[in-house]
Amino acid sequence: MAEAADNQPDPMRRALSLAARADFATSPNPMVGAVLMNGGEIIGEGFHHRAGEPHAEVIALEQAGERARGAELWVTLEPCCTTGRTGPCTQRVIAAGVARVHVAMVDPNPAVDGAGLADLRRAGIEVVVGERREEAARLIEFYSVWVRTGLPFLTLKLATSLDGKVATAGGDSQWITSAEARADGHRLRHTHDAIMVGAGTVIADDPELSARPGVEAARQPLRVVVDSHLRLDPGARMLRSGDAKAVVATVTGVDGERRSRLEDVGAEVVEFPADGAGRVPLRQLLGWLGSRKLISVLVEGGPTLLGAIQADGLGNRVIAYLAPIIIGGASAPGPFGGDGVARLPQAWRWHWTEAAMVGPDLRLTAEL
Ligand code: AOF
Ligand code: ZN
Repeated sequence: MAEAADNQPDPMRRALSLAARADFATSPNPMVGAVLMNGGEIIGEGFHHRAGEPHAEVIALEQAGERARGAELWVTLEPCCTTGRTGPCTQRVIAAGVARVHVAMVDPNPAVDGAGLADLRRAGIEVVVGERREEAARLIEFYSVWVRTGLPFLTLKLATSLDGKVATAGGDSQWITSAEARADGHRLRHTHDAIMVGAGTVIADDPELSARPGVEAARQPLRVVVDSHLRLDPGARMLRSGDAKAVVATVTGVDGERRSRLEDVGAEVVEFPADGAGRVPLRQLLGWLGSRKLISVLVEGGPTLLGAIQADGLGNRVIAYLAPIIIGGASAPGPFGGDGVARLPQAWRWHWTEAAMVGPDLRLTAEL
């Protein structure tokens, strides 16, 4: 039997690194890995590759065949007991005659949430829960937020000078952070299902918002532009370049002709009833994205969108790149527009979870 002594295998660790190989392609499913052992030997292992394809433990069981009888299974997430795109894993585990199951964490999906473990126990299988739970939870944090709330996990990306500016007083903003930091920020796009920006940013910078190179169209992050007044130019690069699809979120009753011009270049225009300030209601937009099974969204500015996000208190993580330059100037803007808070007790409070150097810049991560 495999215990995690010094020179012994650590099957849960192996299951976690297998799970990570899916590289976020499982969305809206979680990344899951499984290792099946018998007599101190790995007899099957695998990971969930993408939604609709077999679950991790099924892959491991199929490799093992008859040798799964009496074996021990390590899986990074509680086996499912529901029928979705694929059948319940618990029944496969039970039918295979597995003797003991180690599960890093319970499935936060309300349709599972411990019921899979109960099924296994009822069948006489010994179940051990919690080994490397934190690592397992980190691996599926996007999925956990989405499956519990219906809203995608929201990451806010900022890039500022050390004095907290995103442009000079005259509006010069390219570039504040280093090429290394920008490349690092670019890689964040690969892990998220959608990239969101405000229309002002598209109009000012005309970014390409290019996404995953060498990935088929279906797996490119969706580009979402929040454009309450439908100011977007149909010639914008982000509407024209790459395979990724674009959604323009606006308010009901916008100009029909502008709408069709955007649709003519392939954008999907979605209207939401305006909020009190005449803007796209962000929570509703996120709910809509969640219902389209997008489990993570990376917000890349600008100040108007971020100001609205602050006002609504939306966001799960901030990733801030800080360049060691001072721009100065009382009127040089920071990343969050809008009115901000009047008094400090109302400030939006986060805590730091990570600090790293990226080239000459700092990357600071904060979570709620
Ligand atoms: C597992 N092993 O590898 C994964 C699980 O539509 P389906 O059939 O793919 O089911 C999706 C649900 O299955 C998902 O919401 C989550 O509860 C669970 N994911 N479970 O036992 C796996 N990926
Ligand atoms: Zn399953």
